[in-house]
Amino acid sequence: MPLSTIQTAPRLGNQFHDDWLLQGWLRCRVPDEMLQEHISALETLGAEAGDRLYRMQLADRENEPRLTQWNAWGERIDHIGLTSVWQHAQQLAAELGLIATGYDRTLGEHARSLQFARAWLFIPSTDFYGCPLAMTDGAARVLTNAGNEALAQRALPHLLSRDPAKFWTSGQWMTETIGGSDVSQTETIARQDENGQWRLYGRKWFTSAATSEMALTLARPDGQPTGSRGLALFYLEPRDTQGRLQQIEVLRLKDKLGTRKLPTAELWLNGAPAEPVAGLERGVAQIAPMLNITRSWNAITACTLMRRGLALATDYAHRRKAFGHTLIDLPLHRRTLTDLHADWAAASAATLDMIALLGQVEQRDEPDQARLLRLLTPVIKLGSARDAIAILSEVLESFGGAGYIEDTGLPQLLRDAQVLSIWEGTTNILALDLLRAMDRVGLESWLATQRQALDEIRDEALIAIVERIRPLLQQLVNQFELDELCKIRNARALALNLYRLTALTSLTRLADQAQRRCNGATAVKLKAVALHFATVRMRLEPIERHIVDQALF
Ligand code: UCC
Repeated sequence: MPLSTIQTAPRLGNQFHDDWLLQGWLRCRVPDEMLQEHISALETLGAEAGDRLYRMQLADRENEPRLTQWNAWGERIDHIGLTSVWQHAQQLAAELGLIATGYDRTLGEHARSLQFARAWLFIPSTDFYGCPLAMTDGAARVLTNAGNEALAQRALPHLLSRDPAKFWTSGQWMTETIGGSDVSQTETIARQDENGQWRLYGRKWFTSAATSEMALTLARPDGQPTGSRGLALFYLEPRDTQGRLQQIEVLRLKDKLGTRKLPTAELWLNGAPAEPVAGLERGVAQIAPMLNITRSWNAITACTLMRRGLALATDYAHRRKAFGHTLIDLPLHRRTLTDLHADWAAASAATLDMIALLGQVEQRDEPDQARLLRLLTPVIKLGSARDAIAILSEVLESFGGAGYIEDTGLPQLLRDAQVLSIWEGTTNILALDLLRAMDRVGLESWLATQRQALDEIRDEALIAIVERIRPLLQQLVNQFELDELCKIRNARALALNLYRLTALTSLTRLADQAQRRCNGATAVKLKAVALHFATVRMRLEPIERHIVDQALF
């Protein structure tokens, strides 16, 4: 019997050429000459991402990392076998300089922008290999700043290497059974043995990428007080020169909803040798720079997963026919895709601007910018994560039933995105982090930056948006005027409002600059999403001023 209809699978083109937002942003933020030197690498990676890597991902869809705890002769080996995409990604990450580029001093304040442009194309193509890279980047930042010369000399040449044979990734072992949020309760103990070697004892409940060559972790040295001040930050290399784990057992790999290619493990530390990174206290404060870097990667990952979903949904909308039309010509479907693109563009403009700011802060000693970055990092992490989950859910729906079928590869996008609002700080933890940061840095730098960005807008249609935004900025500042309890109860709403306004300004500014600096198609698309976001999608969360839920719990 002849088949009636066969649906055409969505296809990906060159993921750099097709990405008008990334291209527009790079042209507006990175000097032409410098960008020119990186374009061909981005084009090559874009071509790989849309073709070979995508095919590899689909072919590897059912593979997962495997833990083999014992060899045939009864020896404990705890070997973790990686999927083929991951094995390839390990090599590619080094060759592309995905960490090294961010620390390349010749690129000045643009090092981070050029690093994350590569990461932008790499992350959605490598089944969450971005996770170990995020932690590696965070570890490189901590070791660059910590003032421990011996450790820096030992690890940095590996973390920053472009040679796959030399390149190391780093773990970030923080979460224990008491939870991933209240890290100050860490139960792992550090003790010196008779030779003065520090050794760690405890259970790390959730360690992503347990195959890394080094890790940074928290432990409480014997005799130190409770709370985060009594914790120390430790460096360790899990394996000896023969590749055997050093007093560490891999208890199991975690059975997760998504990110299943990522070997997240539960570890038992039974005297693992380790070294303090910088003294025996203030461990949480010492690991905080790592958290801020991994949160930046989290936000970039959110944007790139959204972009992957939208690329597939848009391509499909141009192929699939229903009700006598291709989907893209059905007005409601078209509007839905426009909404999703506008939300993604706003999230992406804000996230990429945060990355540019990170590059500036790392290069220049400007306290105002550092304060702004401290404020924006949790906010953009939490907002982009929530957008990713919402958008990828809509992406699946835009495929109809096909979006719910595993071997299309689509459901994995949503399952993977769900982690983004959980790890590296849940929405609530980050909203509270914003309040803590506010106490120290205030909103002045943010307000000044937003106003300056809006003052620079020249395009007439975009100026109309600016008139809408201006009063909202002060309105948001006023929203923070609450008593302590109300402020805590409203922390999510305040953080989301700060996120959306920051995103609106970033997108409007980018769209305006693109009118002068980018080619016609890029400029037109950026302006379209900026207008749509401002007029249709922008919304502020209401603030609860009177508590009325006393009877509920
Ligand atoms: O490990 C994990 C798995 C890795 C997965 C990697 C994925 C990468 C994704 C990339 C995408 C592909 S997940 C575990 C993640 N865990 C977290 O993110 C922790 C979440 N909890 C928090 O963030 C909490 O707010 C804590 C742990 C920071 C709260 O700790 P404390 O000790 O109660 O909080 P304090 O007292 O506020 O902070 C202690 C010190 C203070 O400095 P001092 O001592 O000078 O007063 C804070 O100012 O740390 C400082 N501090 C910070 N500084 C705290 N947070 C920050 C920050 N974000 N930036 C700068």
